[in-house]
Amino acid sequence: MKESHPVKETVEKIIDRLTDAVSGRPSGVIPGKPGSVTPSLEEPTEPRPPAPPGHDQRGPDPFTPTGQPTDVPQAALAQGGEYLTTAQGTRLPDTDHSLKAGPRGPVLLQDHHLREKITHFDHERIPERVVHARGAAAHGVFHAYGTASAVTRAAFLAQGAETPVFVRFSTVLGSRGSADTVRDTRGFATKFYTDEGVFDLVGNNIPVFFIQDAIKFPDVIHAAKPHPDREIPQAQSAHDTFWDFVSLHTEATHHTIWNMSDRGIPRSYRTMEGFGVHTFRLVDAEGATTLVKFHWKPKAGVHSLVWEEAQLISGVDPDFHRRDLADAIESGAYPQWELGIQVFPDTPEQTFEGIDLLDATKIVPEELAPVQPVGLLTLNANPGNYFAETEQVAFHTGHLVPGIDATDDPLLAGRMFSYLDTQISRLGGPNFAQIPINRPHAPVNDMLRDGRHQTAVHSGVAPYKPNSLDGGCPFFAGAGEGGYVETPVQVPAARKVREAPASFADHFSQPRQFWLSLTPVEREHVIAAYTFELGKVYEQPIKERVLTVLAEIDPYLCGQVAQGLGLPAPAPAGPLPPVEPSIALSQLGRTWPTVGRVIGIVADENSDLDAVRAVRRTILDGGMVPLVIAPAGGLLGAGGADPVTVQRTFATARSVEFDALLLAGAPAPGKDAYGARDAKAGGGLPVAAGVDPRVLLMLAEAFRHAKPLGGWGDAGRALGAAGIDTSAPGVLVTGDDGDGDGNGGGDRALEGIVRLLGQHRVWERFPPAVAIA
Ligand code: HDE
Repeated sequence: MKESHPVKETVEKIIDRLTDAVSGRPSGVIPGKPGSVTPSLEEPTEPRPPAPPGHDQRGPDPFTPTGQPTDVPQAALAQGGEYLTTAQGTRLPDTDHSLKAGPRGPVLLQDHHLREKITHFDHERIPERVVHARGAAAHGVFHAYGTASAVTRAAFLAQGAETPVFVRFSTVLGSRGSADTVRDTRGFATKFYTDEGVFDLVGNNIPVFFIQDAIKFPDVIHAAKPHPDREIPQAQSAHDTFWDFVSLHTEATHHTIWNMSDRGIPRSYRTMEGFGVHTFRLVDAEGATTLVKFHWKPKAGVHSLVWEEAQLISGVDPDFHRRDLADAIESGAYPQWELGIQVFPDTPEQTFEGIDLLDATKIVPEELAPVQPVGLLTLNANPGNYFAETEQVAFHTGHLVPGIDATDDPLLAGRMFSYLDTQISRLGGPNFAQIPINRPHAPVNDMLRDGRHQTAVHSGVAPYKPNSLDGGCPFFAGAGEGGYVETPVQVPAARKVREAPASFADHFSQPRQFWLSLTPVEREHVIAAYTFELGKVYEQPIKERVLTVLAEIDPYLCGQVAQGLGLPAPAPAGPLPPVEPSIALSQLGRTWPTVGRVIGIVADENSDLDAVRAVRRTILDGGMVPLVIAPAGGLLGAGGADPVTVQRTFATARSVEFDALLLAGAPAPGKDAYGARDAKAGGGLPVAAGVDPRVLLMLAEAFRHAKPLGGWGDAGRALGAAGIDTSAPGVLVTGDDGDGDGNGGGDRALEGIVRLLGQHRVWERFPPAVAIA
């Protein structure tokens, strides 16, 4: 196994960068510097070439529109030259004034620069994706372990193979400008630029889907999208049409309970699993076949937000997930996932342990078929241009390479059609594969010709086969020449019908299995999510109908949601099936690396700044991100030899930005801590406690979101003023340990916090209502 970005190397990179920053370039401490050039105070007047990309950014690899490597550097695809020009390259002296007959007009029609500028602007937008419109992406590399070679001839899965990738994460429901942290399924689409052509693994963070047959896709999406009359609510499933559909169409029950679980509100794209959902067929060098399901396992573990936190973030930082992804990559904390496969024998029935492998509403529990790792994905560069790359990337389930084949899953069949069709209208024609981010890294000779936005300049006169005028080129490639040969699978004799197989009929046992596999606190979240969403539903019959579905999952779940809605809980139609829980479905009970986690350090001029510096250093050494939060921006201890740079202020910070908080004492109210200036400091908060009320709000929120809290010195007083019991689980206040290192109890508080961060949240703080076995 070859890993070119092991965690240690990653951590060292972060430390180097941040150390560099601490010693004189404070802007580097926080990822997010907007450009690669530090601006001057005055508008620059000296001509210079366009700014280069940031150190963390790169564009598509240099390949021609027909998939051949080129020496043309990436920079040559961007605009060049020192002077402003027209689109035809003519230099311009001015772009601030239209051409007019005298300074007071009228404007002249002959002003080509005006018309060209405005016309191009008028056409800057393209149709957003019908689904998955809101996304964020990154470049990376995939290293194959070689373990998959036993079952597939795919070259990019052979031992030691390194393949460039581009990965786009997304929400499903919202429009392009919607918030990241809504309750929704997340897309996890990976483009592998293999030597044998492009392979796209277009998956989700939930292993099952709402529907079993593609023909229902417009129905489920129309139901989940905003109501067609008022166009509300945006990016939400908490509304009548969604629950109307899923309660009538009960094959959606499994996907829906995953959405109502913590999986629907990931903490980060970095902490999500990914799933290919469908069963695929792998083919080895001898032509033997195996059925598989693909899984992405995040190295950072699976973590989620708390629903209230997710809602706050939707307002405070709607870009939370895309910022998190870009920041992590910029600071060298490269996100990593292992690709794994569950392997099943390719039998004529295409079932495994009684589970129909062609039913996309079913999982195969990992206890029955363990996920076997086949390679490592590392995301190591941010795109240089959102539109060119993240918006124009075009995935397709039909982009397959030799060794990977589709199955007869009826959901997959519809996708094989849909993705090509949608790109044509979204990207304006049939030549979208020539857009730089979509170019294969393998020579293309497809005989496809012309069409809008054709950027290749083909030679020859015979784009047809058979031909002799072009010497017979292009030629056929059989399996021996790396050709994609469909597997000659036996299709059983059948009648033409519009119906589902009997094996697709069970809609409830796997949702029940999911429910029973969760820990008590995770189940509390599921109850709360259903209650919240149904509480937003207007029509009582729809709520009652959903309760009849929940009764088929579990009586406690149904009873608790019914109680919240003020409705009677119906009984199930018959006895509930016995199911075996699958521990792998729960997110809790394990510990994970803390690399890339964000720890807020609350301090003011009265804090022991030596301790703040020491704690900050230890956080950096651990590969995490320390952000100092103080009453005002600038520096703490500005007059001293080693001032501390402030990254957030009490006015700008909100608890949701941090995974844990450390208090360097009890900061006094800042100069702007009054309601007229900052509502967060206003009425109801105990200003009299002598602690800044915004800090109290931050502590109270972090506490109820089950985040680790720590502090030293006078921290206990601040926590007390926020109404927090310092002996509560996950609250660690230390005194001065007198060890002479100038750090008081900071070291010990931090150590405890980091230990807790490994499990992400301190759920012991809030015991569930009943102990559920
Ligand atoms: Fe998609 N889906 N989908 N989908 N899907 C699209 O393609 C569609 C399904 C998924 O970041 C569209 O390029 C149909 C399952 C992702 O660019 C469209 C059906 C899974 C992305 C489309 C499904 C997905 C899409 C919209 C039912 C998980 C975003 C724009 C048969 C395994 C890719 C586009 C990106 C995008 C159709 C079901 C994942 C309209 C008809 C199941 C991650 O073609």
